[in-house]
Parts: sequence; structure tokens; C-alpha cells
Amino acid sequence: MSSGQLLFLDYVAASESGSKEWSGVLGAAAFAGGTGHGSEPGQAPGGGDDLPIARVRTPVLNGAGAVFEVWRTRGRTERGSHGEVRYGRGGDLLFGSVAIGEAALPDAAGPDPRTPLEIATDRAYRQMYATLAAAGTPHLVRVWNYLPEINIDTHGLERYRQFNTARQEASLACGRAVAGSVPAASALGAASGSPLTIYFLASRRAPAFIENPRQVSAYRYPAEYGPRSPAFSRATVLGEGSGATLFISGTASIVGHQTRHAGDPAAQTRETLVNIEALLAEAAARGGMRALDLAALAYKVYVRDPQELPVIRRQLESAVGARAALLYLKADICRRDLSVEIEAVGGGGWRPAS
Ligand code: 3EB
Repeated sequence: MSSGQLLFLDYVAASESGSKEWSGVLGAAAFAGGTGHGSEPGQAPGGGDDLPIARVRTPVLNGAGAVFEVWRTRGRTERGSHGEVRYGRGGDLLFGSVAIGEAALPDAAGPDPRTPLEIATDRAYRQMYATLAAAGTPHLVRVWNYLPEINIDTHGLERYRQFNTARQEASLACGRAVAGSVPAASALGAASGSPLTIYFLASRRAPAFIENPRQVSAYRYPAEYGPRSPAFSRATVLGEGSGATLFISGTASIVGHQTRHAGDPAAQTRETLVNIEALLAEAAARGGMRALDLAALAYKVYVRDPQELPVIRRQLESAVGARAALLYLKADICRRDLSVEIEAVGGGGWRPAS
């Protein structure tokens, strides 16, 4: 059975997006500061009015303007919506996007004891799962979550922890796992006033779920990190052989369950790369993934304080070489003592420049 490449990832500067005429585009994320002043991304490559685009307000730190992360497949695609989710599907794959603003939601003073962010998260996750069931692509492979004010306490709990509570409760209510068979994920801050913005990739086929032997699984974190654990795997592998794609979750300077090197962004970057190398080895040993090295990946690097960008960038670029793709975004990280978080894609979905 051939296992050719079925998923393609490209990073495209908005200023160059007019020169690409792609087919098979499932969806895209657009990263921009969202301050107006010409920073708004325009049309995505292979777009059209019905293309699902997650508009994420995290300023791009390298390069001049907005960047599209474009997900494509081979063959016919169709686009549609389910509730507030917009999706593109083709073959076994589905890309979906949903954004829910909190301003219009009831505050906790009313009869609903949940916070606005919990209500928004619950709605987004239930609609995501309903979309997957209706589309016949039940297996969630990779989820990206962006929420404003991620480190702010409201209603007596940090908003990232509120998000974890609602993600777990919505998943349980929909008969979904909250440990083990859970997707790779990232959860980051976004500019104040943005809606909760979630995009995801799902498949008809289950991925392999990969944990990091250097870290406690996030879904087993002790209660000091919040009343409900974050429900994500450290990585997933979708497909087999040379076409398989590896999705590495947002990865940080955490060993066991504890943050290492607080206040030292260079050391945090190096520790994070050791974690990513451990995931590459695990994916090869247990996920059916061919052996990849750091140079073969496409990275998104989330930097809390842009003043630390040069030191983080120096560490990364000397470790990953010139072939890897690196997109640097300004975003708050879900632990206050973390300066940097890095996610990556490798294998079938991503071909480094040769
Ligand atoms: C960590 O390892 C860092 O809540 O979905 C990374 C990736 C992190 C995903 C999530 C959180 C999430 O715990 C934080």
C-alpha cells in the first residue's frame, strides 16, 4: 500500500500570497498583530470567501507583516460550516476553525456559574466535536488554542486554568478522552480583546499518540497547575511511512512537571530543544515515524517578551540550521515563568528547503 504524502504545510507571507495559486487548500491560519495600520492579512493563497481562516492576533516578530499557515491536501476538497465552525475537508482530512468572543456572553453573576471563557471554550469544543462527528472525521489530531489574557486571574482562577476546566468538561460531555488518546495541542495568549480562536486538524483515521519520557504527561500534571489537567498529547503522528506527518505540541522548558531555567530564556530554549529531540526519538521508536532531526522541522516559536527574541533566536538558529522554517510570534505562554514555547511539524506534511 502506497503511503504518499497527503498533507502539505506552507508558511506564506501575506505580501506574497497573491503569487500562489494552489488547489486542495483545506484551511489556513493568519498570524498578525491586529493593530490595523496595514497589518491585516488579506486573501489566503488558494482562498475564496468560503476558505476557513483562523485569524490569530499574535504579532509576527520576524519579517514585515502577516503570515499565513496554509494546510493543503491532494485531490478534491469541499468547504462548509457546522454551527460556528467553518471547515475544509478532502480525503481523510478536515481542517476547522472557530472563534467565539466573550464580550457578548453572560458574566458569572447570572444563573450560569461558569466564567465567560469557560462558556466560550465549552461552546467551541462541543461544536468542534459535533463537526467531526457530522463530517465522519472523528479523530482529532492537532488543536491550536489562542485566548486573550491567558495569565490573568478572573473569578478567582487564572484564565488558562479556566480554559482547561472547560476543555476537559466539554470533552467528557462529548464522550471524548481526556487522557491518552488526546490530540497534540498548543495553548497561547493572543492580543487583548481577541475572541477565543481555535483551529484544528482531524482525520478519519486515528493518529499515534506520543508522550515525552522526560516529562510527566500534561494530562497527569498534579493539581498545583490547576483543578483540571490540560488534555493534550506531547505529539501525534498521522499516517504511515514517508507520508506520515509528525505534530509536536507546544513544548517548553519543563522537565517532569516543573519549569526549568525561569528567567533564563537562552537556557529555556536549549531545554525545549532537548524535549523536542526526545519527541523525535519517541515518534521514531513508537509512532512509526522515520527518524527526523531538528533541521527537518517547521517551527512556530512563541516569545513572551520581544526583547528576548535575539537571545532565543541565536540559540535556535544555531541548533536547527538554515533549512528549518522558523516563524516567531509574540504571545503569552500558559505558565508565567516560561519565556518561550515551541511547536513543530515534520515528516510528510513538511518538506524543508533543499
Ligand atoms: C506545557 O508543556 C506547556 O494546554 O493545550 C503546551 C502545549 C502547553 C499545549 C495546552 C499547554 C498546552 O504544559 C503548555
